[in-house]
Amino acid sequence: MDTIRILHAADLHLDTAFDGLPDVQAAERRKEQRELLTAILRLAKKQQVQVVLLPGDLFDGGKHYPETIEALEQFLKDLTVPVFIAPGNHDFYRAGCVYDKMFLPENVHLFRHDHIECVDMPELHLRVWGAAFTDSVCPCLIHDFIPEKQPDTIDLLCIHGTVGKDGVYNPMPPELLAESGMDYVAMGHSHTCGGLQKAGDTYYLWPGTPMGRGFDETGKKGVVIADIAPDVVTAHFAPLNAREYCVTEVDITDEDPLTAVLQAIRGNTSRELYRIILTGETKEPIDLSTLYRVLEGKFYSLDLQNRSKLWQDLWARVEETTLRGAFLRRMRDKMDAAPPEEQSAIEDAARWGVAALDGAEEVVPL
Ligand SMILES: [Mn+2]
Repeated sequence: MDTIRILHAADLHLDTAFDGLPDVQAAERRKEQRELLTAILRLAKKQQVQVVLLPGDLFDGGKHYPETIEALEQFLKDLTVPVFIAPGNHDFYRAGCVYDKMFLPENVHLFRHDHIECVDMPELHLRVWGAAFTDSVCPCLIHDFIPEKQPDTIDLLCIHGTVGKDGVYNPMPPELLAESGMDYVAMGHSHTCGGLQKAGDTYYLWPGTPMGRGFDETGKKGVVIADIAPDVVTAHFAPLNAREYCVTEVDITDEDPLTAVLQAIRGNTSRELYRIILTGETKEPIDLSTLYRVLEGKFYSLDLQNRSKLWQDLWARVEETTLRGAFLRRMRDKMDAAPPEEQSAIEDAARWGVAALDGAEEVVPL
């Protein structure tokens, strides 16, 4: 029996608001989400996939722009092969929802019910099972899902949800995945590709979102091409060329902040969205707005955060007529009397003591 080649993409979150970006860039990023559909289409053609599985969160769920609906309709039609959509928590199916307002081409099957149904395609020796979220939360959908196996038939399940016993997003315990007898379960929900995994003889995978949408979605994003045979599945992650979110910490202790940042971000970063977090200790306060102005042009978007600390002299307030001053004088006398090998421990004790007196969370740096 032949192998079936599929393209598996999820969590596109089309029409995301991109609240963290100025309006013009947010609109540009939504356009890039639509353009991503073209990239996925090109990949599907190049890889000659026979079936496309889209297990949920195709839309982010806020506003739906007409351009996006048009682009998605065109994408689905141009794929020409059978396409399966299993709505998730962000694009759950309900009468009158966005899917009902769309033109769904004949090659597309939309799962509309919160119980599993089957689409039989004997010409491909294939059955595709699936279900929809019909609300923003969904109990486990695969209880008692143990369909009878058919000879020479591959079984795929297209479904949004998580793996495990608990949770409100269709939690699927591995033992139930194993019992289902599916050859491959195409999941969506988690935004980072989980790689190919197995429960019993059932392979499962979630590809993650094909385009990062925030600093909690860093690195390369993409879709999955999988070859599915009754006994073995191979899957490879196909990264798409979307802008990346990057988070970098830069220690500016004893460094000029600009020089330190430029050293840390070498290479062309003009397409990417960066969060740079300054850490360490400085002798002078940092002029963050000037640093931002110098750096912002090097990125598509820059979020510059200062978590560095201003250096403070522990002993500067030793003459104060306060409890802190009295404590520091006692500690300094101890330091003076102590052998050199004990001095750093006493200094540490002084720092912790000052921090405690100030109700601070961290000790004063040296
Ligand atoms: Mn989801």
